[in-house]
Amino acid sequence: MSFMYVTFASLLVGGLMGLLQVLSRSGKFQLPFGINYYTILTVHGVILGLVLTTFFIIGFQFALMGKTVGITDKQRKAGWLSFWTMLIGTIIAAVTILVGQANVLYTFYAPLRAHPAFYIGLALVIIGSWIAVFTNFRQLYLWKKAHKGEKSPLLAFMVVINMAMWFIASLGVATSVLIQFIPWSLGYAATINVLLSRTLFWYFGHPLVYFWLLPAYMAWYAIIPKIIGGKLFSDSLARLSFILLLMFSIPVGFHHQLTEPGIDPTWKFIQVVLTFMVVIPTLMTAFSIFATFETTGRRKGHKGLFGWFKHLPWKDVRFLAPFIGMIAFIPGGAGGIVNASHQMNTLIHNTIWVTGHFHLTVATTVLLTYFGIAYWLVPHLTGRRLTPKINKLGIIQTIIWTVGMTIMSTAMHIQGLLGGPRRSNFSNYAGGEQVQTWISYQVAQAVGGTILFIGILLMIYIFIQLAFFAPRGVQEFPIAEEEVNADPTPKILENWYLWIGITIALILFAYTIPVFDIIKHSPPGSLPFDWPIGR
Ligand code: HAS
Repeated sequence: MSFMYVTFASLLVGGLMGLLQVLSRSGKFQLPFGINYYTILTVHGVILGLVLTTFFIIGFQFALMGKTVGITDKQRKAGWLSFWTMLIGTIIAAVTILVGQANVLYTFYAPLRAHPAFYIGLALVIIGSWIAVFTNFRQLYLWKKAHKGEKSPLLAFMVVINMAMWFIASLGVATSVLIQFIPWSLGYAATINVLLSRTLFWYFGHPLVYFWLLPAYMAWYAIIPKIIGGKLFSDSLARLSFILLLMFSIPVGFHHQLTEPGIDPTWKFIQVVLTFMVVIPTLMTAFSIFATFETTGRRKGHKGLFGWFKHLPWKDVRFLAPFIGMIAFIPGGAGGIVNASHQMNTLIHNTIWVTGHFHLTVATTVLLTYFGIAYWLVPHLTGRRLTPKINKLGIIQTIIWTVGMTIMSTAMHIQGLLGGPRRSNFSNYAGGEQVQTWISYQVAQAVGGTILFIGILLMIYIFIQLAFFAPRGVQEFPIAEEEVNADPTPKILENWYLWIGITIALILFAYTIPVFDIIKHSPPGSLPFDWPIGR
């Protein structure tokens, strides 16, 4: 529950910064008190993209592990240690940004430089998350020891995959923070290897988006079927898609660097091919979920081609919010395929199209699913109930979010295609003709963003109700069972050595030579290889 408090406090603070941004970008509003646009943009990205997500995910995953494989007192203490380490790190980083000493955006790669406290804060957040990683690993390990030969519970398996991915990926950013940013920001070197810092960031940055997505998939695979009164379509298919996501989500960071010089195009091509492999487990997920919907509807006797669809529980917010998230992933994912296609990437890179893409994926698909989880998880933890009245408010919240995000992200996509830059405050760019075509879309973004902020206020109200005021009672923790006639899950799917081994092999294949090249061409005097040369 403590992780949830930080999640929803972050939603409020980060959302307010989002509102200020769209208003400021519309050109109709000046930021008050001389606040720097990049300060609010950094707070927005760090608090929503890094803090809200990480706290929600780790809290939710502890709940899943506790429910499926159990948690000992020692592991609970480790959970607290993880929480406090992450919280202290977050506070240090947040204060540094708020006092204007870290206007480096949530991607924080060089050449932007922040105060050392920012990087130290981030390092603590990563260390805190690693405590959770190893606690979750141990939870599954102890369960397996006590249940020799048995298949591990699906949700625990999924949590461990997500944490394995997070750990392997965050080694990249941790390396960059420790050997490049902290010494550089402390003044131990005159310069830094910019390309290396960007490469290490994106080695982490792409799996980061799947770290956000996989908890949503956990809910889609193993929780939503229970909510709709059905069963999990296939345990094996669910495990296989998580394994494929583990293997293919890390060696793909170059698709964020397609326009960057200094990386051989062959390696960009290879990583783009690997990027397209990630689409496969996502399509498997879509197939499996809709198979569950159809099987459940038909079992309940709903006839006709789409009778099963009509009778899904549309009035249950625990289902509706994640469902809208799934639908948003169709244009969101299609946009991702555009981004990853080298030629089309040259058109949209660094335009506000990209911002539109990730507001559909993370801020709709992922976030609406997190909200869908919170509607039952928060009352479950606080010993309260999701009442019909709060459920109705949740449905209104989902509709507000859908309307606001449709307006805002459509306007962002179109403005991006017209060349509108991302990460830039309102400007007439010295009267450029094309700039005139952007203005109406910026106003539309302000309208959509304002509606979204109303949605945030309503969500905070709902959270407070569920945490403190809803009537006492028992709220179900929904976990679906597998179909009775399902084939047994092949043992090989739990062969951790094999899957982690292939993941490491793919990473070494995709990154060794290009990183070696980047280091070989390091600018003289740059970190980390000419260290320390003194101030
Ligand atoms: Fe992305 C940039 C490529 C998925 C987040 N992405 C970003 C950034 C973020 C982000 C935050 O290749 C900005 C980073 C920055 O600040 O610079 N992305 C992809 C690809 C996918 C993808 C190929 N992204 C995501 C997800 C995110 C996310 C998920 C967050 C959670 N992205 C890129 C690229 C860039 C990028 C480039 C860099 C651009 C640049 O130049 O800067 C894929 O994973 C997408 C696969 C998904 C699908 C959709 C499948 C559809 C489903 C719905 C099922 C429902 C059905 C029902 C079928 C192919 C699952 C139908 C039923 C009815 C009734 C209609």
